[in-house]
Amino acid sequence: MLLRRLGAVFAATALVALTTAAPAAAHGAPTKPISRTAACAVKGTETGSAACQAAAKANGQPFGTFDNLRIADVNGRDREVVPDGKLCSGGLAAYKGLDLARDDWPATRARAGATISIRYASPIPHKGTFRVYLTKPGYDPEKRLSWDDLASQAILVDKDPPLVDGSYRMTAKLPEDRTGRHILYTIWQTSSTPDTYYSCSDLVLSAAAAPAPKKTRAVVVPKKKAAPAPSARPTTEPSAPEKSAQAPPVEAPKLTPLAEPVPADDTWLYVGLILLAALTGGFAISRMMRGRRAQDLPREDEIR
Ligand SMILES: [Cu+2]
Repeated sequence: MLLRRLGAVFAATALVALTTAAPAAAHGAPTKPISRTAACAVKGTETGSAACQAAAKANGQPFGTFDNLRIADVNGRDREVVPDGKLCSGGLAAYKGLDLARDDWPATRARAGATISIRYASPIPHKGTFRVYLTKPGYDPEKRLSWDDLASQAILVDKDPPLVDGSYRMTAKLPEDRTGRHILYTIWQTSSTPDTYYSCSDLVLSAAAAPAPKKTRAVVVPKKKAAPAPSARPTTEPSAPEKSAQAPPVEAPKLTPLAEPVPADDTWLYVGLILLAALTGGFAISRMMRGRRAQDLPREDEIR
C-alpha cells in the first residue's frame, strides 16, 4: 500500500514537474509591434493596462507565459484548427482573455504604407516560417477577430529570418489603404518542432503618405529639406516659365497665320466672285448677241 501510494505521489509530482516545465521552456512571440501575449500574459510588459487587466479577469485562470501560445500538429491548417473569434488566443483556455474585443489594447503606432520592423522574441529558437497578415480595410476592433477580418494575402512570409539578441528580425511593408486600429496577425509555423505559434499585435495606423501625400509631399519636402527645396524650386520654376514662354510664341504664330489667312481667303473669294461675275456677264452678253443674230436670221429667211 505504502509503495503504491509513494508511486502515485511520485508519478503525480513528475507530471506536475513536466507540465510546469513546458511553459518554462517557452518559445516565442512578437515584442515589436507588441503582441497581446507580450503585453498581458506572464512576463508581459503592459500587465497594468486597463485592457490587460480586463483580459486577466476574462481569462478566468492564470495566463500562460507570453511566448507559449502554440498548438501542435496544425501543419498549415490554421483556419480549421483556430476558431473564428479566438484567433488571438489560438483557442487556448490559458489565453482566452486575449480575444476580448477592445479598442484600447496596448498598440504600436505606424503609418500606412510604411515598412515596419518586426521583432519576434524567441527565448528558445526554432527553425520555421513566419506568415504575417493584416486586418482588411474597415476592420472593426469592437468585434472579436475572425479569419474573414484578415486580408487573404500575407504581407510577409519569411523563412528562418536572422536571430539577433534573442529576437528574429523581419521587416514588412504595410498596405496603404488602412487607417485606425488594425491587427497584425503573426503565425510562426516551426519546422524543427510540431508547433505553430499565433499572436495578435495591435496597431494604430495613420493615413498613408499615399492619397493625401501627393499634395502633402510636394509641399512638405521643400519646407523640411533645405537642399531638396532649392533644387526642386529651381526646376519647377524654370520649367513653369519655360512652358509659359514657349506657349506664347507657339500660340502667337498660330494666331497670326490664322488671322492672315482670313483676309487672304476673302480677297481670293472676292477675286473669284468678280471673275465669276465677269464670266457670267460675258456669257450673258455673248448669248444676247447670238440671240439677236438668230432673230436676225429668220428675218433674213423671211426676206428670202
Ligand atoms: Cu518552442
